Amino acid sequence: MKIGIYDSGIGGLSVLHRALKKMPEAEFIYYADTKHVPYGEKTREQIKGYVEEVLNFLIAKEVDAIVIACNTATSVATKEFRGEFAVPIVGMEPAVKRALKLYQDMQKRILVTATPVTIAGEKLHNLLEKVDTEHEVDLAPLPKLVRFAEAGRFQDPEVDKYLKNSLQSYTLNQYAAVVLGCTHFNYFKQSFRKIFPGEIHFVDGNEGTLRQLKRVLSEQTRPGTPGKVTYYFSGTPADAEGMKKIQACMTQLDKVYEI
Ligand code: DGN
Repeated sequence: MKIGIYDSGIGGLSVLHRALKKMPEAEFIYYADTKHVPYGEKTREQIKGYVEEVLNFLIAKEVDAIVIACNTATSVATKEFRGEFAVPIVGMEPAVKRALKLYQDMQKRILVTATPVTIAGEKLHNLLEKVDTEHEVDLAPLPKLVRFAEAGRFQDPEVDKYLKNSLQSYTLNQYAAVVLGCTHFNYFKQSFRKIFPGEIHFVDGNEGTLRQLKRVLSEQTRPGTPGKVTYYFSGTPADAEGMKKIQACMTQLDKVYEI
């Protein structure tokens, strides 16, 4: 089977990283829309246009399913496009449900971090209304982390400083867990850890998305080459420079998924 995984940039590599472990039988096409990253700084209409273009590209590559490995794009566009295409489309969702399930009885709160578009989006607020009945969840938009990630600045004093400043109005020792509601944020677990006093747990939506992907895949998928990944940057095959960047991301993901 062939799966398309798509993000505005390198964030979705964290989903691919998990998928390569959980679905070793699958072949993947990874699409980074590097021409338009970061989506968090674009209008909703622009994002919808990008999503449509990429979905059409991946369908033409004969994928059996597509993962929109971007919370921002999912928040804006998935509902509209689901059912419009010949293959199943799975999106991301900040893993609030999972965080509450795992850490609710610790008598502490949950902090959801994401891009401003995801934090302000109706999709997240509808979810919170359903699952956060005790009002235990706080929201923190972190607009600059996507740019830090795209620049490969995963462990950088500037990131530590940025997080510290952005979260200074939050009482950090009241949180049991941080929801990483943007796939780019996975790269920064070391920096988040430095900011929170005491033990902090991280919850991302990657495993949930992959579970959903397995659910929607039909039995009749075409055979692919297991473990093969082909990378595209806004429709152009990745060159040697791009592959080096991807390798650096995968190395960082190996580290942060051990944390
Ligand atoms: N990785 C995207 C997300 O999960 O929201 C970030 C989108 C962007 O480009 N801002």
